[in-house]
Amino acid sequence: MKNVLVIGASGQIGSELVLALRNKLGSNHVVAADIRFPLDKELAEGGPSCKIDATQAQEIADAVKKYHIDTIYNLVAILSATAEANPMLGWNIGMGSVLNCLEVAREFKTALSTPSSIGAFGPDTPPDNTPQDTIQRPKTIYGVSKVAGELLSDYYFKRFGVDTRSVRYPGLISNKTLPGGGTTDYAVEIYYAAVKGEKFICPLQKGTFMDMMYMPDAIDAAIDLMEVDPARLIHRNSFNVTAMSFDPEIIYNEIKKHYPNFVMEYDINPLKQSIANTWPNSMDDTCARQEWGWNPKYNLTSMTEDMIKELKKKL
Ligand code: AKB
Repeated sequence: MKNVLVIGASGQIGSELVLALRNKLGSNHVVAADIRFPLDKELAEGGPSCKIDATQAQEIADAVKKYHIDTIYNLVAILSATAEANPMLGWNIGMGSVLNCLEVAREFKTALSTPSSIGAFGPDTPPDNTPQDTIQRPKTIYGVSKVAGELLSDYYFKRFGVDTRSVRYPGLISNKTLPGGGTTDYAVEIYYAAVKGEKFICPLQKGTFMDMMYMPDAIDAAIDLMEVDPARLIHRNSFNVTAMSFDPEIIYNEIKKHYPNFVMEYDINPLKQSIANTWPNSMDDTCARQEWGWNPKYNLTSMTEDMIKELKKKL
């Protein structure tokens, strides 16, 4: 990676990935692009930036040409619950961006990473210790577009030699940029409520287990996979990666160690619950560990300590 384009730079992953890549490669080597433009101050002033609507292939191609890009991160997506409320929007944005990025990557011979998700699994997938290679029959439009993105990315690698690599992210927890419209968002919102001294209304039932990860590990995964010697890769799109698995009670009790008076009540969101019910309880990420050295640094305890410390400063 010498010159990188991050599309969707203002989002939950993008806002932190751009900063990490700029630290690593030098600020002028990382272009932050988003449809919402201008970008916020930190991204705009820290290096080059441009407006890209990822459903317009020409806009991606223009940026790749102008900045001599060799690696694209396509982080454009409508998250699961929002996409389910507006399936055509979810499909058009998810698939439009992935196809356009693949075509541009093919034409300009760049590497490309389009993250997949635990949403790429469904109710027929083994829910515990979900294998790397298994049944993928998701029941959400988000999941359908993620599986299609995985397949297309593998297709472009095999058919055209495009260097596509990606991970299946679990729920991502960060203290910087809020997610929006995801099924796993509660695991971020619960920290904000605790630090603000508010009661937390949990939209998912007790016993709803899902994989989760702290953002610094998610950023390491994004970068490490793109840097590994491709000769080591047996898989490409996409690798199971996880750092922890918990249900609402477990994260609540962990936060209560810091805020003993913190109160959580349940008010189930039927859409989010129905989506979560079809996702794995916990994935097996052995292939990522073996093929490119995936090894997360944070568990629930260390993540909770850091989230609370950082949110106290922020709020
Ligand atoms: C969502 O909940 O939609 C995302 C995801 C797991 O892909 N956070």
